[in-house]
Amino acid sequence: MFGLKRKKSTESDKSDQNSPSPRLNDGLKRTRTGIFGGLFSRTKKIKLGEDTLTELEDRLLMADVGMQTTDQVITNLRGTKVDSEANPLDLIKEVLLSTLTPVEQPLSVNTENTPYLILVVGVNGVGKTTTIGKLAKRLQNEGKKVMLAAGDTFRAAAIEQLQVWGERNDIKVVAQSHGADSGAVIFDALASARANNIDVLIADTAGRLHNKDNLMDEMKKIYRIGNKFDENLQREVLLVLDAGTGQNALAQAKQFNDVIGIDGLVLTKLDGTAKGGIIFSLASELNIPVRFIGVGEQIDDLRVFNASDFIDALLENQNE
Ligand SMILES: Nc1nc2c(ncn2[C@@H]2O[C@H](COP(=O)(O)OP(=O)(O)OP(=O)(O)O)[C@@H](O)[C@H]2O)c(=O)[nH]1
Ligand SMILES: [Mg+2]
Repeated sequence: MFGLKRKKSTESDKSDQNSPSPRLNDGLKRTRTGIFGGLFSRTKKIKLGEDTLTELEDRLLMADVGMQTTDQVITNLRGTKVDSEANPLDLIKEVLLSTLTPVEQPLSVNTENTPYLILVVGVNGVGKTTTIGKLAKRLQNEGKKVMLAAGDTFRAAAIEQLQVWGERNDIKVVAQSHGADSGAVIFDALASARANNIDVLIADTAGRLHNKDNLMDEMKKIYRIGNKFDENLQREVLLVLDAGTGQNALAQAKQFNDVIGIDGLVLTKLDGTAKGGIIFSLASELNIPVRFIGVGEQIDDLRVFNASDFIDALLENQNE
């Protein structure tokens, strides 16, 4: 048997926010149906003919799983005689797990030299501000004192949007007026956080196109503000990507990583897309830790990324 042992869940997976996982199963429905719908059965033996393999290959590529992982899946299946000993879904899971396990590295907040700064960056509309709201709640539930910085001074109403999340979570939001210098807002917020013994400061930033040089230069400036405040500042640069943008998400991640260096990824809107396979492309091409995934708009819809849970949800109910 291909005894794939389930990876042990981490403590945070066991929290209420992460169990059980009907939200994850629901969230991955479109991607799951797109790749596997009607193709396999756990209960019936199937013959893995070339037709099935070609169909699966097409579907994996359509879901943005990427060449590397797709090739591995198909090769693994083709080389194996499928009988009662080997279920194709187990063979697929083996490959998918080997791709995603290396990027399963949960965010670890260092509270030795506070505040710990989480700088949230990404292109327009990917879900940065919403992710900040959800993340603030999660960190508070872990017992951390959290503050927010309204570093998106560009978009009208961005400050108010963050303030609403501040009220929901009952935490302070440091803000200046619309049009103020984003770096200055974040510097002030760092100072305020230190004075108030805050553990984690989460800074919002304006959405910016990864291929616009002036906007990326501004982001470098914002990044350097942290060093000006404290050269030993502990921080996480968190890039938010919209799973629905498929291959474009990969281009964004490459560009942001080249410009300021990305410590972790959040892949949002997995619930609204059939292109959730992009997580495999991101993992195999960039190898940047995936910290969280977003599977809905509600405050509890941000989940710590767990490779095994993700793949289980992707392969769920294939015998229906
Ligand atoms: N379905 C779904 N919607 C999401 C998710 N994450 C964010 N959204 C929605 O995406 C939209 C944009 O989210 P924002 O948080 O404003 O995105 P942003 O990156 O801050 O946008 P800008 O500040 O304009 O660059 C909102 O309607 C959110 O509710 C998710 O995981 N699933
Ligand atoms: Mg925003």
